[in-house]
Amino acid sequence: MRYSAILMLMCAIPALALGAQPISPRFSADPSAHFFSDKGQGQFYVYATDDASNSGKYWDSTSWRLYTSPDSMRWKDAGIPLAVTVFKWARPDAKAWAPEVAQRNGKYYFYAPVGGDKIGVAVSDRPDGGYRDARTTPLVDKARDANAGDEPIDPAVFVDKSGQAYMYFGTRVPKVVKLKSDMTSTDGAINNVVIHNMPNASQYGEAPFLHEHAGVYYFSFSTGWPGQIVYATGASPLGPFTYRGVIVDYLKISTNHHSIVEHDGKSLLFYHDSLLPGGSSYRRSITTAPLDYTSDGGIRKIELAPSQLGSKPKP
Ligand code: FUB
Repeated sequence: MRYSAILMLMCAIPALALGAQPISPRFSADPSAHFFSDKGQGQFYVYATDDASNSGKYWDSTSWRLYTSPDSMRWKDAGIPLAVTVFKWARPDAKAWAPEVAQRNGKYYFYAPVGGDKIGVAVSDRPDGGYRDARTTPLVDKARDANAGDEPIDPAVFVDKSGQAYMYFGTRVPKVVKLKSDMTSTDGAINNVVIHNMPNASQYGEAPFLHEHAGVYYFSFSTGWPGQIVYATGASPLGPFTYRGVIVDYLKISTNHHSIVEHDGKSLLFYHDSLLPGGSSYRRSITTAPLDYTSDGGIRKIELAPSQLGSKPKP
């Protein structure tokens, strides 16, 4: 094969090849991906729902899982950073769903959806473990807090350039609440996130995520079960946002959940699929793909092999 043909092939491969390789042979999902510099050493950290310890029939694991990498290619299973039992207010068998971690002032804050109706927050001096309950009460509680929504799950935290932190969460109706600078208490009311121009027959489902790129705020989320990962843009972390397009199309599993890391001038998307042998909607695996922007500030849809694609839900 001529060199130019090989080069063309190599250029065509990255999204497909990377997207086809789980970061671990262990079933895991709902990646909360970060690049943290801890004590002078920078690494990628992916906090995950542990599908390997669930029943295989539901997302009923009770601890979270962590993966680390120096370069986003070679990954290490770093074990259990946190288990539900750290929260004494939680039932020990409460399900541990999509986690989030934020770094601030030399500490790490682990936002943990517990049991589907509460979000706890744990704190540690290191990213990979040692987390203790930061409050002794839930940070968000469906039974306690006005406008917490039907299912306060899937927290995602964003800190803007002024240092204001926001937490996004929720199914069916996206929610946002400001966090105080202690990162362990909410500041003001829980509000609904407004998204204009959603295409007909599409909707917000779950898995909200907020990131900023070139001065624009990108609010991305899954449209449901199954769902596409889509995005909307706005001029403020609080919105309103305007729908822009699809990042990841329907997969062959019932959920879609992602996060985006910008590091060293590159953007990386993490999401889950069912690519490992024995994979299913309850046995998911985390994978990654480069994320590209278009000249008008759009995000290019991730190209997946036809064999990876599922179909949209029936109306
Ligand atoms: O892993 C359990 C749930 O599945 C998550 O909370 C959702 O985002 C979906 O991925």
